[in-house]
Amino acid sequence: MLPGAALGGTDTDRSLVFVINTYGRATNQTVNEFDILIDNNGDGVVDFVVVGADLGVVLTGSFNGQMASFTIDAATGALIDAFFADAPMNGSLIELPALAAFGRPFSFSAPQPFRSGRLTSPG
Ligand SMILES: [Ca+2]
Repeated sequence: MLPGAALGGTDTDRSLVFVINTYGRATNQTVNEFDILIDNNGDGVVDFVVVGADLGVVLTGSFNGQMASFTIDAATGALIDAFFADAPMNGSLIELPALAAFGRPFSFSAPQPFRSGRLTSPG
């Protein structure tokens, strides 16, 4: 976690980078889409989705081979933020930046105790 300014956010925000390891190389990771579902209030309902996808497909409908990170409000579908993402050619890592406040005033509380159990689909 970095200061919000690292990604162009405010000093009160925090910059996050979600790292995905596919454990297998891809010539270009933009042929896939990577979705990180975020429940930021712990109610079991997804609030935001950080999406790793081809920048060109999202903006123009045509692949350009450049990975980007899009933060989307799950309730409205609104695009909140977008960043260039790092996904080296012939690699297995994708780094998706996002601001922790997700367009809202940032607040931070102590981490909740780890809850064991099976992960379930949010939908
Ligand atoms: Ca939620």
